[in-house]
Amino acid sequence: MPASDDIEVLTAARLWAPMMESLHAAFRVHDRTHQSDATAFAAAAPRIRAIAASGESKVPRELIAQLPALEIISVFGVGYDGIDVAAARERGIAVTHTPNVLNDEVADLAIALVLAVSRRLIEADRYVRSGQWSKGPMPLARKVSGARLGIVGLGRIGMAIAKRAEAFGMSIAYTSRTARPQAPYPYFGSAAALAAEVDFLVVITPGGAGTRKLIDAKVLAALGKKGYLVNVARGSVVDEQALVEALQAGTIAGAGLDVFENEPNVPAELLALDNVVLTPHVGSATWQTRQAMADLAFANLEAHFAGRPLLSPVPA
Ligand code: NAP
Ligand code: 8YV
Repeated sequence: MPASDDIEVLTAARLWAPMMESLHAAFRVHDRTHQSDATAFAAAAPRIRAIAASGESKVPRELIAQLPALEIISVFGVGYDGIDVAAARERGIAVTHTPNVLNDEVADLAIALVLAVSRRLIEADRYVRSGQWSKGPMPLARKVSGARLGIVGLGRIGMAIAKRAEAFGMSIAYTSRTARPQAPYPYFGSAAALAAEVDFLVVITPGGAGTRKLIDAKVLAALGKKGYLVNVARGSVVDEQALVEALQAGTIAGAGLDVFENEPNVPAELLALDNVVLTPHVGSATWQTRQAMADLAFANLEAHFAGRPLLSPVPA
């Protein structure tokens, strides 16, 4: 796409550098000026035609209302729970995201967290580095192969997790609002009912109001003291306080967490626990997948301004 200073784009988050390069090469970019420079933002706002956002970005109704020329919000990520899609739709503003290109990456991380927390990988690394090995062997871990896996949200990424778990000989079951008759796995009508039947509960739903605190104290109690929780969805889906209490009390065995309620802030209680593995929202964070996401997020903007159909609009 030829560079065009005619088209002005606001970024709603600190975006990956190569994505920023593509934007700068094609558009006039206002990098988060709504957060950093009220005067510059007020001057540019009437001309801004696109927002480039990330999966974690907040694009509330109030921001949309300040942008009378806004035509499209392109999300660099599959999750769009921070975008007020209803407010955008009322104005006929398109919203796009990056589904599918990150399925493998997020599923790989989910399995990595299952293995890391159950096989105590991070503790084992610390054990070797701190010289404890010479004093005796590490406590034993929990076997993953052949264990029972529950998936909360059997969508694009959930299915990719299930495929990987099959290779580990795991039995797989799932919950979601609607059963997927074509999926070869047993369906449970609630997260609590599923949790009671599995050893590992992996959460991979969207965030937002519909899933807020879906994993609460009741679900954690059902998972039980030998059960592990892995959350690669959004921090909002898990009641973090209830999780801390369950981990401290040994109501569940452990947790692998890539996402948190108030990122990048992680509760001190979680940092203090040995039976959790923590990663900083890196589900899609490889060079290869971030490039594929950037290409798709940019291609949606390009298609919109060229008058072509969007590649991946968010579902109606
Ligand atoms: P998807 O294909 O839309 O799948 C979402 C699944 O969640 C569907 O099975 C859906 O089924 C289920 N679901 C939705 N609301 C639910 C509810 N209230 N209760 C139970 N199940 C519910 O989405 P995806 O592409 O797999 O992505 C899923 C999410 O992963 C994203 O939205 C994002 O939040 C998160 N994510 C995280 C990272 C990371 O870096 N950690 C990276 C990418 C994505 P029903 O509609 O039938 O309920
Ligand atoms: C990224 C994500 O962290 O796709 C999503 O929904 O949460 C992740 O892939 C994000 O969008 C990039 O900042």
